Amino acid sequence: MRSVLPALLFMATLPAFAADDAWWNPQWAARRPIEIAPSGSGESGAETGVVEIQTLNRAAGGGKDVRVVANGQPVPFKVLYFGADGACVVAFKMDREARRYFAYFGNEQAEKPTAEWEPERGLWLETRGFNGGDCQNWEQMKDLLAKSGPVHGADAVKNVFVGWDAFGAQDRWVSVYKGFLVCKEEGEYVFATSSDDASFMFVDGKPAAQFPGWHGAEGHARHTAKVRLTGGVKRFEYYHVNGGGDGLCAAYWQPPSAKKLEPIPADAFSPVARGKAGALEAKDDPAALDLEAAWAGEAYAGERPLIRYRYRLRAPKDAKDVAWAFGDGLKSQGAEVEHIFFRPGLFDVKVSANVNGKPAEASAKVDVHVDFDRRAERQKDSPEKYLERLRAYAYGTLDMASLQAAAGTFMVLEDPDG
Ligand SMILES: [Ca+2]
Repeated sequence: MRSVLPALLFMATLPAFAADDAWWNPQWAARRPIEIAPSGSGESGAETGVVEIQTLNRAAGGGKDVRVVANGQPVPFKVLYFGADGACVVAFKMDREARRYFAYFGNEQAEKPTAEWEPERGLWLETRGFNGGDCQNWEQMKDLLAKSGPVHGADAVKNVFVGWDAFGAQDRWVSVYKGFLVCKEEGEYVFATSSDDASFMFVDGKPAAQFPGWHGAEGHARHTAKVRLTGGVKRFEYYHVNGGGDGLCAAYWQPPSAKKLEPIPADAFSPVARGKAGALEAKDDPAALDLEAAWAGEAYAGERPLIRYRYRLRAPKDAKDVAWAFGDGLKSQGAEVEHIFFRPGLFDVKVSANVNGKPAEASAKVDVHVDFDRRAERQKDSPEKYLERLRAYAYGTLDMASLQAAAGTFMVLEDPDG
């Protein structure tokens, strides 16, 4: 039960909230609200938020027009990653008080902001392609990092403990971790690394543990370093390369009063608030369609992946006659549908609907890929279950690359013994 006093306070603040929701700048055509609450942590560094927003096909090149706005004012932010599919990962500075935040985009004329802001909390990972170089020492590794690219993805992460490229289905990649390690005690810390291939760790700018060269993973206790630290939040950096085959990186520590080495836990890094992007709002178009596409499952015909994606029309709620074209030549109908792809790739999806008696359309790019994020624990679907749905496809309209993949898939599925 709400008492009278908070209700009055709520009413008193209502006009202010309504004003915050006013469109910030008419030159920007689109926005999404960000559902996010400050972490409430008293650690040093500004409250830092992170959110992924899908800009559909509405953002300008590379996300140069993306802005984060609260109280009608842009807030310091950084575009960490802008994908070919229009997905944009943004870190931004938050108030300690709860605020309404919006991510704006859709302004071709906008310039990339000149003011640089970097996250002040958390642990951040960027992975990139490996383009050659050596890693027998830090000098070589620096050159290797300088020529790595392109960026596969970037986001806040829990800790350094992963056996694949978190943002791509790659065998050759570089990992760059930067963040803020909360060292509660003063004294001698032991840091350790295990990796396949090289890794280099720095804490408070000091070399903390390294395992240079091309090699498989070994017990973490072999590659350790002792670092004396005063208590407080310290800068943490960790660089890793996998030149091919299996890859892994793991960072360990033993604080002064701890009995043994352990993987540096997630709560050793200062906290970041993670937000969720709300439905698209278009300035001059209340009937703007918003869509969501997500990996839903995968099966394998031999080595060939069959990748299942789910498509949903998020807004407006009263849209009717929703129809999809998936970009591989195939179509479907319904507000929420699934589609199985014969191959990974960047597909142009189109959705159309009837909104209050008027036709509406939207398009987006969907980066269809196997689920590399959860590679270790992924549950594969049974390919036999896909077969019935695949047989119902209209192959006359399927694109050539998918058709070729389909032929190979059916050869395996319909005659598994070859
Ligand atoms: Ca390797």
